[in-house]
Amino acid sequence: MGSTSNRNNPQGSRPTRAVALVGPAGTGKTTLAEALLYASGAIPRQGSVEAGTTVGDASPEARSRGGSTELNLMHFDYLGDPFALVDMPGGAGFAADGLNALMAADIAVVVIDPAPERAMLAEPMLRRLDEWGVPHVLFVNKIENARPGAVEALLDELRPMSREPLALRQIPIHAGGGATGDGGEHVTGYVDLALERAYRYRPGGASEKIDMPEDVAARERTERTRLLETLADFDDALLEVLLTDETPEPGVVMADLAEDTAGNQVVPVVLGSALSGGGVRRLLKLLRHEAPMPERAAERLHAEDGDGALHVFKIANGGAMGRLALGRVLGAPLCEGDELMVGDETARAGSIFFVQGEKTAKHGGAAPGDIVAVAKVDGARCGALLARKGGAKPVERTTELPVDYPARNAALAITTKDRRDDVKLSTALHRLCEEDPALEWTQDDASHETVLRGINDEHLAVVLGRLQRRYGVAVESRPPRIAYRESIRRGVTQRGRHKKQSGGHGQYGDCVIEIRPLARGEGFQFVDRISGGAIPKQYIPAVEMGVRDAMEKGPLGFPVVDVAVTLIDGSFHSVDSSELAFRTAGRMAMLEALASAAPFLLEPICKVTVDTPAGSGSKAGSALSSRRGQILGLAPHPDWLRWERVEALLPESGLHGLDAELRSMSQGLGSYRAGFDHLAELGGKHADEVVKARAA
Ligand SMILES: Nc1nc2c(ncn2[C@@H]2O[C@H](COP(=O)(O)OP(=O)(O)O)[C@@H](O)[C@H]2O)c(=O)[nH]1
Ligand SMILES: [Mg+2]
Repeated sequence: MGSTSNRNNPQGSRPTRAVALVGPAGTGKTTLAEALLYASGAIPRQGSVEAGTTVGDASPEARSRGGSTELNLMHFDYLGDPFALVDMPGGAGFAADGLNALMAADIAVVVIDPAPERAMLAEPMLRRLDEWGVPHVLFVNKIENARPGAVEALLDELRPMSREPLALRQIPIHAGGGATGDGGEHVTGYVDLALERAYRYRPGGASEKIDMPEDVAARERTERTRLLETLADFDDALLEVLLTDETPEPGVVMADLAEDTAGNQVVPVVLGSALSGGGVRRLLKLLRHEAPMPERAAERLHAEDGDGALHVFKIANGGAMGRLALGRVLGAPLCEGDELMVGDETARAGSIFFVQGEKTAKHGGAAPGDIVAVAKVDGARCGALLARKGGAKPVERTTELPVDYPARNAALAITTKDRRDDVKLSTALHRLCEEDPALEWTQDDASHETVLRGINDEHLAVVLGRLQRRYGVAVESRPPRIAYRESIRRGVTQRGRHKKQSGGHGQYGDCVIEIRPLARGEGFQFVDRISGGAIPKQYIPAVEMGVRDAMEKGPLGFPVVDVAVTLIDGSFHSVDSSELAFRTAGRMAMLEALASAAPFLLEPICKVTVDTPAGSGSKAGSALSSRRGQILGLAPHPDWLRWERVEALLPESGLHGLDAELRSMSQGLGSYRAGFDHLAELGGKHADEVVKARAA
């Protein structure tokens, strides 16, 4: 910590390019980050996720889970060019942590598994990259395990998921010799289709050039033609060459590849093995030639015209340096002490650090393109774009970016094990929510519960772990209360009289009310029909207050809704009557009235939208039905190929555990969004159980 960095960023070199590693959980992003650091010489040996020795995933939460729970930042130089890596967690509960950083990246590497049946796991990310216009490349990892024919089948699955054409840049060579796979199993090397050269992987080192195996030649020609035709769609001169059956100059092909990748017109697909280093140097070269310069990302963030800005993509509170704003420097250098605009306020940049996993190295300043951690800049929030103070041309926007976080489908009501930790708890929750926008914390006034909402159970489990480890706050947790309500079925007239004669001053209040049910959603009405001064004007609000008191907890134990109350009569005493006495009388009248007005339970019903891979929609529908859901429709997803959407009305109580159930039936992919729709009557044994549980 705090050592000086060995980073060299000599004057005149190209700016740092930011590479985001994205894709489903477990495909090997963190391992690939490690392999890139090793192959570029930034670290002396390659650690492994299993052994807990990688630069990334250094947090106790990530180490103990054996997978990323937050984004990892790293950097390296390759052949004189500086690069910053953002390794994004792929797990559903944690993926949101990297979204703001992804928006600021120059290029994303989508790391995927070679098994065609898992291709759809990558679809949500491919769609997002298209939508945001982030140039990207696909890295088919664990290639040594690819079955013969798997890469072709994988591409057939992937092509319809991508707006831009996929350009397969390499084909695998199998152990038996050929790329066709008859005979061979394990992948031992690849053919580079642009250069028409064959290579054999060498674990831990650069691949070795070999003669083109005879049996890959046919497939090489087919795939190379396909690649060139894809490029020719964007290059008329190349099209001419292909039409006249000439062989294009290698320089032209390479230049087109670089231009089309950087311009997000074509998505290259390369192969490799992060674990053994196969294809990793090839990927480095691709990034060096084809990742666009930071200006493009600055444009995407509307920061291109200013005198410099810092795009903050994460607040980190956990490290030894205290609160740090992690962000990308855009447009102009950033130095310690520079003044930045946080909304309308000015904040001074504190110390500037370069980050390598959990290590930070202090620097005097950062160049455009660099990803850094900046101390101080109080008030800066995740997703904010901070402009240079006093810049002649202010950046276009300084507000947060429109990142669509996944729905928060897990909730826990928490209480401290030791009441003396209550203050510590709210400070800690404030910090945790600040660094994790997918996390939300509310204090429910009605139920007096502190409710924590996160993406899924796994997410909240990690949050509770951090709460305990970092802030020393131990909590107990249980599912939050469901907001049941009650209403009445019939009208009733009821007198409430409060009379007390004890020594000196007595108490006297007396009222008669009529209550009747209102339509669903109309809430509460109070009408005063007193005539002839049966109750003096000044006591009438007190009666209404008493009525409202009684409605906070009705005969079944829940807040009462949709009831009209008319005050029709009463009496008073010139000495003993008081506001308090009338409030008590109002409450007594209302409590008795409600009890004899046939009260019944209302439960919240949510509108639920489930998105799940094709084929699992009907299973999702049965899961919803067995949770008392009413299915409104099951149809193909409106935007995503090979996905289905199920819409249903579901009691809120049916949401408990739904996320886990949907994921378990869909390779972890199915998810839902739910929002309150209406209150509906609940009767029978379900209602009895709810009332009994409330009484207990
Ligand atoms: N066979 C094989 N396993 C790999 C490769 N890359 C990563 N893995 C393993 O895949 C698992 C998940 O890797 P990790 O880097 O944590 O994946 P992430 O979730 O995408 O970051 C670990 O057990 C790795 O050792 C590879 O190229 N080949
Ligand atoms: Mg990871």
